[in-house]
Amino acid sequence: MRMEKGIKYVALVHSDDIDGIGSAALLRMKYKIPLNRIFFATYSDGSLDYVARKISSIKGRISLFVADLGVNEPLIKYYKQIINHVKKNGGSVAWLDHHPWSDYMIKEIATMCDIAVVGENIDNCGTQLVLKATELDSSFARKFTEIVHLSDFNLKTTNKEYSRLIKTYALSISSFKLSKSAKARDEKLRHMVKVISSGKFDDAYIRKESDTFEKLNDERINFMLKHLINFSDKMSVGFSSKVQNTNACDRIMKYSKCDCAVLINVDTGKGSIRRGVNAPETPNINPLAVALGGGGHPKAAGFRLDPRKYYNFKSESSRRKAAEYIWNKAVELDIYKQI
Ligand SMILES: [Mn+2]
Repeated sequence: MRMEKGIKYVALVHSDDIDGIGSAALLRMKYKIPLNRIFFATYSDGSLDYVARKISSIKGRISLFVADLGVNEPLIKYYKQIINHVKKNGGSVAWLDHHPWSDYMIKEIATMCDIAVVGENIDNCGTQLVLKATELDSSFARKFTEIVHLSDFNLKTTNKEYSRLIKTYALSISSFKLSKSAKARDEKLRHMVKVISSGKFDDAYIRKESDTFEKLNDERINFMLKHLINFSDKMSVGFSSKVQNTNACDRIMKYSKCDCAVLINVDTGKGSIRRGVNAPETPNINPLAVALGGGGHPKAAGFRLDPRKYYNFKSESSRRKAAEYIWNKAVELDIYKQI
């Protein structure tokens, strides 16, 4: 897609990982998008309400790119508000996503877009779809996209530099998410977009944020590991907060020697499920996440529990109750039999 004059380019991407940030960086690289026209959202923190108001206040013709974001029912009205605003002023919307989309979401949202490459894609993450759409062909853009692919699909690599960057991105973004306000977080995420779009993988600021967070992350994870709730060798559930989810789940699997880890954030009730990448006998955990009201991928998915139902996970018995609820759903679905 070529750059046109007289159009305001706008990007809306997933806030939580390097796939969203990377998508924004490549879009900025191609279309010179100013940082204040790059927006971040996720599925459940109310951020889209704010973003919808911001984008709706931009005047003139807009070319909007939405990348690495799926849609769920409560968000439909915000996305419709955004798309209607863009279309009303003669603009266009391109949606590039690789998460599963229901027929209903395709009918409600994808059909409103000028271009929609959406729905479960097991080969391409958001940044890869953006690389193709922008036709950027620098060696930096290709190398960076390869790193994001490895990170987003949780694949192992023997390249030391790639491993370091994957870790640095995950830890610094997790740390940025803990900022005092959404505005402060966005400023840091925009810095990351700026650095990458300038052709650098990272900088001293991003590395320092990652290093500082890593120490705290390790301490919290080590504490969590001592209090895991295990269901034979099939599933292990940990409770913590302010940790990097994938990292914490990997440590749970290593420590408990089981190939399905669940991490519950005791502050928010958000749950992350991961399955072992090197254990092909493990089941697809997406149906479990869906049954728990969430969604995601076969190897990485999420959901949310209402903390009030579990006394904010404060007591050992309330944590066990939450863990058993998840395990019972897995048993009910017979997920270990769908191999
Ligand atoms: Mn992604």
